[in-house]
Amino acid sequence: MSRNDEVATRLEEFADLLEATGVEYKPTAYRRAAENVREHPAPIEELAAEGEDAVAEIDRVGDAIAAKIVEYVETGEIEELTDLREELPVDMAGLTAVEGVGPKTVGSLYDALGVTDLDELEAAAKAGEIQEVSGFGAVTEQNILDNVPFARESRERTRLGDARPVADDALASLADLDSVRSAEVCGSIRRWKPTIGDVDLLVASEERDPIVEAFTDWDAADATIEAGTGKASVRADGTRVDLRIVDPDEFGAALQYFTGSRAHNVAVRNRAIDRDLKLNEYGLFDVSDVEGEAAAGDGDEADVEAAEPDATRVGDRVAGEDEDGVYRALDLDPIPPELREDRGEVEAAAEGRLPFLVEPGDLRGDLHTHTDWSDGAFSIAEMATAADERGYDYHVVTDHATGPGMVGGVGLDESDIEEQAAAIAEAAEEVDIPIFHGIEANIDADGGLSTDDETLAALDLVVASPHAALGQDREEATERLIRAVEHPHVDVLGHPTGRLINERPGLDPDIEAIAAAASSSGTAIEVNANPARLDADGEFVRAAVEAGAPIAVNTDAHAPRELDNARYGVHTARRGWAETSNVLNARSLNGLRSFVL
Ligand code: DGT
Ligand code: CA
Ligand code: CA
Ligand code: ZN
Repeated sequence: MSRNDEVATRLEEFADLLEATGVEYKPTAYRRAAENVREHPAPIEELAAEGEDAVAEIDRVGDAIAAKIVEYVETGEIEELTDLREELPVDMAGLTAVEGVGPKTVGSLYDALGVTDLDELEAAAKAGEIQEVSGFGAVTEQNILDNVPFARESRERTRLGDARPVADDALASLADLDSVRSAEVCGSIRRWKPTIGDVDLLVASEERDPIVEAFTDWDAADATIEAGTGKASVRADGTRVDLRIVDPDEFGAALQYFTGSRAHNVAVRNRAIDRDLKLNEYGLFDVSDVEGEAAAGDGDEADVEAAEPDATRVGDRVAGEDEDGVYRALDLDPIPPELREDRGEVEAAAEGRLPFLVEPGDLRGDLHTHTDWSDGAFSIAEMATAADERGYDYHVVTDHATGPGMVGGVGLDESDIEEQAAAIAEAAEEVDIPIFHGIEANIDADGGLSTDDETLAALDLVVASPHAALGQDREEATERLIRAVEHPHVDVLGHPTGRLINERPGLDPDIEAIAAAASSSGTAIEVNANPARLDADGEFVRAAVEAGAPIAVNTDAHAPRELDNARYGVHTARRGWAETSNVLNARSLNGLRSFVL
């Protein structure tokens, strides 16, 4: 976490606590300031060192907030915040994870009932105490009760977008050590799962203790959970990070083993057994001449773990130094980590029909981005320039149209859209890549769009997304999304379920039915690369790929740096077996033109 992120998080916590105590307006000011501190290119500690005036130069940061920022950077705390925490000793993040519960609700329920955490919230709801509190009713109470389990579950797993930067940072600091030969992330992060339980890192080295020591001293490590010989665990940014150190000649086997998934490993290990081979975290061994239990290798984990390490290095080593070699020695093409979920990848690898997965470098442009015409913070030219700087061949602006789910006059109506066309043409003169004029239209609860057909017809590209009525049942959701997909002007179905990972589950439509409709109407299904969304997910992508519907990997960027989230979308598409040829925005400029026309 950069210092800017850290300061922003404190300001947001302050805003939540202020709001919970009934303060008006100020919380909004603190949240806006937090956002700008987070986005600010200069390190906040350097500005703070120059003084309050330098900090107050940041957009939306006034003198009072600047003083608090300097106080925090200098002393490590904000006195007023510390006082508020004492006044309101609640698990704010846990409680507000419940859909429909905001800081104000937290404040009211603490005052009335002394609720401080999820367990107490659930107990109070079950006992019917919440509906007795003024301002609350039976419906609210029932909603809380319904939403607590999802909130609880979501507290246990970290979003990929939060964990991956931590893993990358740890990896970089380990790779810097002299004695480290190779270093890789493994586990669910390497498979790019949308949420992860913990971060797993693997290092190849002849040394042990100095690496463990460097790891527990790593800047971002807040606490050491355990430190042993050849392994250690720390807590960083709220997430557990596990490190294992192995000998270089065993690195490939260990990488294969610790990448998982468990189900994939079982399938691969069974294939080894069929060939009189034994696969474990130390290597792949030929055990055809070995008698007895050590050779059994029946995939029984308890046995493998209970055995002495040396007893597991039995027979002749066939592979283990590099991971591809392990797969090849089993007559398999090397299987990309994103596919390792035991969903047919082992059979495909055996038969030489693994997909040619899309890669981050394949993207030629982003088809879903925002500007300051709606809720983005940057101009059309700034966003398009940022796209150009990332090597893209084209850029598509899709600001929000008005409609359900758009609050506070954020969306563009028909006349705004017409006006924006002229602004796009103007910006296009300043930028070296073509800018297309699109829109993110709202899919209403019935599947209709809230922008008129004539306006949609005049645009280069239409992304249609659901933003409201996300609690619909499966049948309603399916009909709704199919209708949107079949709309003659819709090119891309944006973030199809509307889920926010760890915040709200979103729609749960029949993905096969939507994929089939998208395929026959020639509409792309978006993988929204915002790490809070990753929507469509891998399973949905796979249904689309199998149905022959195109995929669009879009960032939905509201600021230039959010264009860099594209990698999360690409790896999510890979989890859905998407090939480069399946991806609409991997097509050339002409390819895109002929698709949208
Ligand atoms: P997570 O952390 O819950 O998101 O999921 P993973 O897949 O990262 O699981 P984790 O951290 O428990 O272990 C990392 C990998 O190591 C896992 O995918 C497979 C492998 N592994 C760990 N323990 C075992 C085990 O007891 N048996 C087998 N077969 N594999 C294991
Ligand atoms: Ca893990
Ligand atoms: Ca682990
Ligand atoms: Zn949207």
